[in-house]
Amino acid sequence: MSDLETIRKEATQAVASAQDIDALEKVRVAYLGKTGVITSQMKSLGTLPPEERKTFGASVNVVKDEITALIENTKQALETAALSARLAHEKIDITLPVRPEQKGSIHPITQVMEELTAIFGALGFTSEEGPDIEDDFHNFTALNIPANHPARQMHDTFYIKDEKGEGGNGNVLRTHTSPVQIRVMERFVKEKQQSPLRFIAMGRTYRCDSDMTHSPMFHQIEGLVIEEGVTMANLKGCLTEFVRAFFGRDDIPLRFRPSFFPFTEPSAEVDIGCSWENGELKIGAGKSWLEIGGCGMINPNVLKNVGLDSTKLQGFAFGMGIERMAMLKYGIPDLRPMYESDIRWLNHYNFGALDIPSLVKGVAG
Ligand code: 2NL
Repeated sequence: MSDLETIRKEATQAVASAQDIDALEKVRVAYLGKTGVITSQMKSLGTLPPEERKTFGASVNVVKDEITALIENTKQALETAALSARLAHEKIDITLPVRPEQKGSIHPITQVMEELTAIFGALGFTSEEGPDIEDDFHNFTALNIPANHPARQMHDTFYIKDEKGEGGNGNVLRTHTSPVQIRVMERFVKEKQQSPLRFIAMGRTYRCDSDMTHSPMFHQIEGLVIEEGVTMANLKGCLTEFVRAFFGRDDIPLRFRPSFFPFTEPSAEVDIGCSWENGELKIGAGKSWLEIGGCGMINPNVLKNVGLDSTKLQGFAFGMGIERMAMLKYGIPDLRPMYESDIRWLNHYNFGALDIPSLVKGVAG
């Protein structure tokens, strides 16, 4: 048997015994690589006498082409086999049921805040925000609540400690949203803006108080208007319009009860008419009253504290608890589940992301 025939047989056997792509590649290198068996046969051509060169060269080429083709075919077969093995091993059962999906919904507090934004927006109010951590001036002093004033104790303030856990620099978690309004009035003065100033401030507020009906974190909305010639009558009209749009009915009477806040003078508490039918609360003209918030004409001291001329400008302000408004409107009996993140409670109210408040229709131009 010629050398070439031996090489051909051996190569064929080597290819046949290659179990995977790596082994096959080793065979390829051994025969067809730079120093491979076939390659050295080609190189030896130069040492042959010219008359033998042509026939031997042709024979080497035949064997080379045969082995090349054999390796290529085997390679494809091995790849196909490897892929089939993988597919068989990695197959997934698409008939398995999917994991149960938990669908969230809009929180009633968020829903009510969107409604408040829409209604007061229609009444000409913009919406402002401010920091949750406030300094003593913006949370108290500017609001006509000086140091040692009893109103400070009434606020059950959370004081922020310094890094050493000591006294701190007097910063507090805001006890109401009024400091936002102080900041907006300061900006109004600094930027020499023209009245009217008409906006709401909504957000989280904090008081060190926790029981069945109080959470240490809760939400407030406050509104403030500074406009030449506004009076208590405008305040009453504004809140009446708001209440009727919010609850979606126009037979709701409002009652303004004289009260006291350091930042307003005169001050009033706001009640809305209601009745109790078989133990169920119904908003609207009836025998009873429900308090929903407080209001008043801005105390001239507050205007002075932010640098406004209290002899020329006046305005009104009001405040309400957002949780309370949500509970009254949507019949939520208990405050506490509001903060428990229980998706079953959330889905019970089932507010969709696109539940655009429709009550705005009721608001006059
Ligand atoms: C309530 C009562 C009220 C205000 C908030 C206010 C803010 C500034 C100046 C004057 Cl900057 N007043 N806000 C006025 C009266 C009542 O809230 O019962 N809130 C839940």
